[in-house]
Amino acid sequence: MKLITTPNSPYGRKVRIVLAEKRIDYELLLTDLSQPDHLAVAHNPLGKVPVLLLDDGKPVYDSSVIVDYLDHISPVSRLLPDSPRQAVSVKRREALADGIVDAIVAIALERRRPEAQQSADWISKQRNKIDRGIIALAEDLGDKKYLINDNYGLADIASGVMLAYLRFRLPEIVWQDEHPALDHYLQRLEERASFQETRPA
Ligand SMILES: N[C@@H](CCC(=O)N[C@@H](CS)C(=O)NCC(=O)O)C(=O)O
Repeated sequence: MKLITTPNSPYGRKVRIVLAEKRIDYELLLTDLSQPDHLAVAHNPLGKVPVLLLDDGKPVYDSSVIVDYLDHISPVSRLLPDSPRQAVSVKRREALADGIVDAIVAIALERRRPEAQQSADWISKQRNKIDRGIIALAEDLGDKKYLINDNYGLADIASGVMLAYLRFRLPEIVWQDEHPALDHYLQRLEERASFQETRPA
C-alpha cells in the first residue's frame, strides 16, 4: 500500500498514526498541494489528501474511510469497537475532531488572502465551531484517560491530532488554561511513538 499525503496534513497524520498503531507497512508518498498537477489529483477527483493506494492501485479516500478500512484489514490494535452502538460513538467523535480541523484549515486559508479580502464574519463563524467543539470534547473526556470506555482508540487519535494541529496552526487560541484535563490528555497521547513519529515538520 501507498499513502499520498503532505508533511503537515492533519487528516494524513490521523491515517499515519493508525498505520503505525496497527503496524501496517506502507510507502509514504509526500506531495505538494501548491502544484496544480500534484500526485493526489490523479487518484482523487477532489484533489485532496490523504489518498491510500491499495496494492492493485485502487484509491481509497477520505481519511475517515481509510481508517475504517485499515482497522478491518488487521486485527492488531483494534481501534474501532465491534458493537455498532460503540462504533458509531467513536465515529461521531472522529467527525467532531475532523470538523474542528476543517474550521482551523478554513481560518488558516482565509488569513492567507489579502487582508482587504478577508471576511471577519467567516473567521468568526469558524472560530465558534472550534470553541464549541473544544468545550464538547472537554465535557466528553471529563476526568477519563481516554474518550471511550477508557480504551485508547480512533476517537483519541482523531482528537489528539486535532488538538496538536490547533496548537500548531492557531497558537493564539489558548484552550489549555480553561481545559487542563484536555492538555494532559494531549501530552499523554503525544508520548506514544505513533504521535512522535508523525509530528508535523
Ligand atoms: N475530509 C477530508 C479532508 C481532506 C482535506 O481537506 N485535505 C486537505 C489537506 S490538509 C487538502 O487536500 N486540501 C486541498 C484541497 O482542498 O484542494 C479527509 O478527511 O480526508
